[in-house]
Amino acid sequence: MTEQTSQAHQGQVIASFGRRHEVRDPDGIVWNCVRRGRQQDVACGDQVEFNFTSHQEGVIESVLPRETVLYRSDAHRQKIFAANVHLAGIVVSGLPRYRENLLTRCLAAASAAQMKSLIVCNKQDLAETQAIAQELQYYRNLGIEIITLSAKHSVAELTTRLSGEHSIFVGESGMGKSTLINALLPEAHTRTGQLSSSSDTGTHTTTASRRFAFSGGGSITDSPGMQVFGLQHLSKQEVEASFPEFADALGACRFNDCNHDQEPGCAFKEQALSHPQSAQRLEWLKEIVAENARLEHWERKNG
Ligand SMILES: Nc1nc2c(ncn2[C@@H]2O[C@H](COP(=O)(O)OP(=O)(O)OP(=O)(O)O)[C@@H](O)[C@H]2O)c(=O)[nH]1
Ligand SMILES: [Mg+2]
Ligand SMILES: [Zn+2]
Repeated sequence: MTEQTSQAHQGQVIASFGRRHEVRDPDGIVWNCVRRGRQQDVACGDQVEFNFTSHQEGVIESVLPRETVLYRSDAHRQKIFAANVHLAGIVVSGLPRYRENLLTRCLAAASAAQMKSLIVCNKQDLAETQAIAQELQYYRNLGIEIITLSAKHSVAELTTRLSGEHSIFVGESGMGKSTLINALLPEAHTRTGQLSSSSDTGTHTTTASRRFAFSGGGSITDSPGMQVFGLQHLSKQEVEASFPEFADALGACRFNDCNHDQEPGCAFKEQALSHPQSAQRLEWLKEIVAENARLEHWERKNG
């Protein structure tokens, strides 16, 4: 520990852009910080120790232990959505139509990160969204909470559910994560605008995670929409344990190293017969395990 570290101030990262991080101190002042060294990633939501270098600028000296970390990873790198959030609000809609494979991967990542999940089914005003209700019912039957709403009409139920919690919205681009946050926190509007880049079509795409505090306690973090969601950081056991419909099948196959493929006495395949979505999700489970087997696992960071 350097002499500077012992005098360091504490704060929380509320947004990260590559090497630059916005750190809010306990008085609510926001400091533009860089990270000293490259030992560890700094993520939105991290509690950090930092030193002032000049007016409103600083250097992050260390990252304090994380309560949770939600990330995805592929063969080349891992990408942290946020640290110190306890609930993943996975935002889906009928237009653009969400992909159930990505929903499955988000649910698995949240479960493996010891986070609760909530499916936020947005754009209820559109017929396309009403058409996905039946498919989502499968997840409700698994015990996963679902709130269906329209960001453009009322977010009252979501406000009640999220107040006092530290949550993050994740999901594909265009599902309405930022619109929901603007509705939950009208005062956030200009700041989400700054984070977005306008495309030719006039749509705004979020490019970095940003954490917003609720005045009554808790926070909501916006995150950029993802196209792919690798889970290289999870072992086969962790992947299997993150599919609730297969909980009773864990360790119940005849062969210890069962791939749930052609083996006799496979408890996963037996369970998959119960519902077409179970069968589909088993294929995705195997796809995740197969991807990971092809490549070295990322070492999990901070559990
Ligand atoms: N009809 C309808 N449109 C909505 C609703 N919520 C959001 N939208 C529209 O959906 C589009 C995408 O919304 P965003 O909030 O930018 O989506 P996002 O999930 O933040 O997207 P990324 O930042 O790219 O990940 C915008 O044109 C919104 O106006 C809704 O409840 N109903
Ligand atoms: Mg957005
Ligand atoms: Zn099996």
